[in-house]
Amino acid sequence: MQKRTFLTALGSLPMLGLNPSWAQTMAGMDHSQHGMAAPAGTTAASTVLAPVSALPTGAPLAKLAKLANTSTRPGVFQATLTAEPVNLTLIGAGPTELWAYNASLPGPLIEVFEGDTVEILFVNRLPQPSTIHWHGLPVPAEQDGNPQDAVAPGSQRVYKFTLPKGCAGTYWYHPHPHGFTAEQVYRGLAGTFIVRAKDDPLSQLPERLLVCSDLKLAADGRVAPSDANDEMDGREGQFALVNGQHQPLLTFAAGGRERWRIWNANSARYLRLGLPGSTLTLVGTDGGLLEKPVRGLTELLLAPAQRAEVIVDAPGSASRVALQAGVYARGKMGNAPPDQAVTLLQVDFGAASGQTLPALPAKLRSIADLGPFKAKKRVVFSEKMSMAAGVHSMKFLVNGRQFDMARIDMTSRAGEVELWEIVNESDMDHPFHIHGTQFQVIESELDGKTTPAPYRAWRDTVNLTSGQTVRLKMVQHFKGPRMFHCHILEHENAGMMGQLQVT
Ligand SMILES: [Cu+2]
Repeated sequence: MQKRTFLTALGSLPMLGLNPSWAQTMAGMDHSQHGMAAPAGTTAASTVLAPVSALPTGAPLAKLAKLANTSTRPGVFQATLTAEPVNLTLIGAGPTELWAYNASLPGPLIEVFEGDTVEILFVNRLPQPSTIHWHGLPVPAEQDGNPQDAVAPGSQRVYKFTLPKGCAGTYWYHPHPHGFTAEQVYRGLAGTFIVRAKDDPLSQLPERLLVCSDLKLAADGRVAPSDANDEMDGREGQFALVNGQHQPLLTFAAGGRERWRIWNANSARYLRLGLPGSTLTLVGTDGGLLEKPVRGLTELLLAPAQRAEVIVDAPGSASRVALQAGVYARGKMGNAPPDQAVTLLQVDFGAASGQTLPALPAKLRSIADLGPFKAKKRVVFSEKMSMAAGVHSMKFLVNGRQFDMARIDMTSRAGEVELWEIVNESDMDHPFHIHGTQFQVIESELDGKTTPAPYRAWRDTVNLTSGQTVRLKMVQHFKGPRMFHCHILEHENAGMMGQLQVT
């Protein structure tokens, strides 16, 4: 191992907040355990899992590792992201092979300004093909990590794009290769990406970055393979992590007000967020700030892949409160155990400062209505029982079909406003996501009742409950193929994905 790599890994380890007796070595070349050539959707018999107590809790919340800019040119962000296996001893019972970007879990934060040009050299040292998808960002199709543009094991490529004015927001990056996305993400490959605006009206507030992911470990320390329930409902590990740590401790700012950016980077876990004793003020969604703050939220649902910016004010007296993900019924099938509320982290609110906090700006920015639409699209999510080869499984479909990389499902014209109607005809919730642009939800419909969107917002992911229809408007600005899919990664892997050709 190169010394530099080792030190990077070492630097990232405290973020795991795990066993102090860890040891770290590069993964060996025996890849038999993760089945390099295994077809997508392969399931294992149920594995004995490590107990939740196996990972210690209560370490101070770690700051995210940042990806250093190696460019000296103004307005250019240049760096290397290397995806490779890292072996850690997390639970003492045996080594855990994670796959990570630059040996960091989560992957290092990329932080740039609107107008910057980003050049990332991606080096693939995984035993599988991979790509980097820039989730939510307005980047050209050929730079967006499409499954067609796979980077083979042992090879590399450069992703290059320039971020336009107005796209400041909370994004992330993760692999998107055909058939391997779910495994690569659950083994640790996902990182954060913040685009900042020079005129951010909330820039004076202290920021807290909270990346929610999960980890499913077998009793012997290995990352557990997905079982039949995981393939059907989406995989949820027994450890709900924040910034790679198990239930860390967040010590709240003395000033009494913080801006939290929260990522749901889980494969399938829904985050019904609540902070007992406090209300949340929503100020931003996937694609950046709202027009004005939405106050008084007692809970906030983040489906997989969604992000939010919230303002948290300290309560009137000192207290320790858990940030929780409450039970959310999303129509799980099979024989998954009943869901329970999960503690994500503990928040330590200090004594009251006695000061009255200043009012938040009444207006954060303007979001123009996209205006009249020129074309319409309809996307129907459905599921179907399958008994193929005598094995009982579930097929997840878009407009009645499974994903085919060689098939274009729809075409759009660059620059034209479209109305998309997304329909969930299945029994389970599915988060809809499309690449390359942000959309505006107009309304949703359930049981014949139509509800307009309560406020205008830029999003790239929207959840659909069973039987629900969501109507949204969007414009694609770049030509080329774009994926749209369910962001429960096991469903995407099972074919709940389609392809839009923008001409
Ligand atoms: Cu789904």
